[in-house]
Amino acid sequence: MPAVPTAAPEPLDPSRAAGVDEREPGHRALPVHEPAAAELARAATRAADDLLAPPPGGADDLLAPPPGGADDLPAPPTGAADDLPAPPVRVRLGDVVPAPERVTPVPGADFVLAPDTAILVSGDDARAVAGQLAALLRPATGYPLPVTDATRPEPAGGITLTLAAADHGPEGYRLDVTPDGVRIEAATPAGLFHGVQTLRQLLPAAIESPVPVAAHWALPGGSITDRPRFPYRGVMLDVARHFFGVPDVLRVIDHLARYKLNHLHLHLTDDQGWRIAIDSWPRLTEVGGAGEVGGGPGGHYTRDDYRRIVAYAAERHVTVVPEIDLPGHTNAALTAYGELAPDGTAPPPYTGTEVGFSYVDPTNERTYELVADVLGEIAALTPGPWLHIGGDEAFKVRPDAYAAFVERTQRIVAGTGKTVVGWHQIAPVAHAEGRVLQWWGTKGEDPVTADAVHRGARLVLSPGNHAYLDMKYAPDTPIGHDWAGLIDVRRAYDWDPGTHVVGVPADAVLGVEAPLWTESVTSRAEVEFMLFPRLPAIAELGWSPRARHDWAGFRDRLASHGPRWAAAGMAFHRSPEIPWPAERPAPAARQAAIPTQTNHPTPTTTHTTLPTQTDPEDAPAPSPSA
Ligand code: TNX
Repeated sequence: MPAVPTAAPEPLDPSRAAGVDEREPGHRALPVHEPAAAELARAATRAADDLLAPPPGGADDLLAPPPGGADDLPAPPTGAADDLPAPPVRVRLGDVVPAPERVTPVPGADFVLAPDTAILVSGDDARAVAGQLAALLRPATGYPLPVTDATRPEPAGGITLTLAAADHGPEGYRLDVTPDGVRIEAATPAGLFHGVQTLRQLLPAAIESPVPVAAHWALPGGSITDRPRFPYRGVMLDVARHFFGVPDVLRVIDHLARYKLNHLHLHLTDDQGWRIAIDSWPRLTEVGGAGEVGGGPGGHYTRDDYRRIVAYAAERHVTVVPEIDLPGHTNAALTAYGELAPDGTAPPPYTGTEVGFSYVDPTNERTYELVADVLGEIAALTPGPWLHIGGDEAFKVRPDAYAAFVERTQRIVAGTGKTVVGWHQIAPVAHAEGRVLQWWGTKGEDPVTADAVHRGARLVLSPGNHAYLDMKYAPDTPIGHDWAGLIDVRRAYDWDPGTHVVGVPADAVLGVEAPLWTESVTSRAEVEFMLFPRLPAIAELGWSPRARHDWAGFRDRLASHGPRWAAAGMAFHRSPEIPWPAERPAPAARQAAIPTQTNHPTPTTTHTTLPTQTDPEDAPAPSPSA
């Protein structure tokens, strides 16, 4: 592929940047790097090797899928569950991440999933969640798990999902495990869905296997009642610096769902690329979408791609928050429509990693036509309530012009019927009804933001030095930045969103979000490596009550998730802070994990396509009778 020349931005005026940029002195643009995919693939393979014992035939066998593919794997057991080998690691009822509000174990009251277990629903709206539960459990168990109506109040031997008027809140649930069955009750499908994610974590790690394995599918007995601390729990994916296709985004949505996160913020535009098709301004993607950091081909979402993403997210109770970054971070837009540049001339495409040099002309009326058209089209495609307008690092726009631009843009958003979100740089401007500031500071003292909160704004917290998942874990992390410091798992976990910003009360905090900027992140494996294990840490801060935050407990609960990620074929950082289990899964589970473990990215290309990059929706349907 032809390399796109890297345009040199004008250097920033440091005295100006100092007052606005939160970054610590010494921050520099990342050098355009060689892909770290190879290194990550090796790390992931090592992690898998450590977590999964070598088979009797020697380590080489780990790398080869079974001769006939998955079909050659052992058929699931058909006999009584009691005949199965004992599980290598016993899941405890309290091992869930994020930690549930209340857990009451009942020793000896385990429920064991059997070949004839059925999923019973009461309430039509529960049926979709029941189908999702069946789809999660069928591949590894190989059981048919039919979904049927619960005609009896307490059917024996089944998993019952019930929508009830009980007070679980809009996302809470109650889960009861007894030897006779499992019951999840919630007031909403979202609550049931979160309960299903808990149920999933209570089964042995081998439940994540994409192919049938023999295991003792026991769930520990007892009860859990649970509900989130904050209504907004999110992850941001920057698809502008490097473009990630629809299947990658759907897979990230699956990761959010596992950990009860309910917002996916897509950073859709930046200097290096415009990633969402706009009918009324087609050159935004035709010209502005054709590049990325390092000179790769870039790409964009068609309107149908975007619809597919929001629909897939909605099925998983995840709201998409689209961001169009304005007035800065707009070089890609200006390559397409040079008339909006302050000097009226289109700049060259940009493939570097500097920030703060570009902006649309805030004194040009045509700029507001673009803003209204773009935000109008995106609002019409987006079912969720939010439109994120960026607002960060517009270093070259004078403060009065910046304020006028943001205020006018806030009004345009209100006109679309959506609620405006912006990076906290928009704090000083006039309040707009319901507006939300996304705070990415690194020092909890921020009087300008606290003042905006007193004028009515709410905050989503993404502290740069705790929640920025593009920061390195450690000095030797192969990809990532360090301008906000190193963020190991403990640092991601050890802060309290309720008290983090001085003068901002907990009830003004809408929630938390972990942004993943992708200047150095080029592949799905690299995305997963940066997300795991820090994403579950942020998820716990967003979901679990303050009283349940406890690093030692979190670390221990999280440890049992390593084998789950390995079985699901996910890359992750095998952080030395986490006591990953030494026990080995049962032999069949090991074998089942092999096909995905061989599918980590190959080392040689900048934009690695994983052989496993199947769309989660296109994945072959599990065959219940396999
Ligand atoms: C700051 S945080 C940015 C992004 C960069 C990121 C890298 C924010 C609103 N802007 O443009 O990608 O740092 O860590």
